[in-house]
Amino acid sequence: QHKLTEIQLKKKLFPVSHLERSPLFQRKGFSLSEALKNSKSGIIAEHKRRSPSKHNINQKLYVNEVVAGYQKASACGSSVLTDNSFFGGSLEDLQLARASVDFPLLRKDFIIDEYQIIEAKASGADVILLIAAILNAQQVKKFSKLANDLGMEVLLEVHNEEELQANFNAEVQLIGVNNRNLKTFEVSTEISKQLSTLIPKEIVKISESGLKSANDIIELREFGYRGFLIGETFMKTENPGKSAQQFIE
Ligand code: IGP
Repeated sequence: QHKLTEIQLKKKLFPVSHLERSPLFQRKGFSLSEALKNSKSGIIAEHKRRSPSKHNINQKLYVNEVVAGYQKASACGSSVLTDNSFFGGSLEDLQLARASVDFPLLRKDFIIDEYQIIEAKASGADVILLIAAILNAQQVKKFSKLANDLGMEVLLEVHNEEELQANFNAEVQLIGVNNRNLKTFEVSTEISKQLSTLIPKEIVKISESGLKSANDIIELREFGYRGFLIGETFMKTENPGKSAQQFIE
């Protein structure tokens, strides 16, 4: 069972000085917010093998094939799960993805420590996810500043009004409304619609999870959303890139 209270920092595998010397650490990142502003599709396509609510989404494809397919389909960027215990991902997945595409990559994980932000940069991420439900406002601020200092953007994930009001700060470039309640797994795009008016206009709004059809996107666009984070709908097919392509067309 997926319990947010059990999230712990995994081992700090390498000294920070080592991560800082990695070639990826020096690279200039891509801007996801700019990519979304300039995109017609707004699709951020995710690599996800399994999840707490679904044990086998797609375990057999290599991450490099999947994300290359997404780029070919003209997605704006990809999200790569690096959490191992709940999602079966790893930092190596992110590194392999980085070597295969040249568009924005999001490290999708439960970030609770600055060390993970340095790891993200050293593994080729352009954006980190900060989940309001597992952080306090001080952490969100400190983590956002570090990410920005390292040349990465921040996607702040919220699921209700309190999380949004408490954690919003100037160092957040993107706000994601998760249609899936992380505690109950219930999914509904109503939450994206409800919160849309409360998000400042200059921030790029992303609707996350449970999106299944072009119709979902058309509807959410009316509420000001520019980005759409989609995992399962693509990953459960044999050719996620092709599915993304059909979706975008
Ligand atoms: C993708 P879906 O329903 O299209 O596979 O959802 C993405 O939004 C979801 O994986 C996600 C997630 C998260 C995973 C959103 N926020 C936080 C782990 C942690």
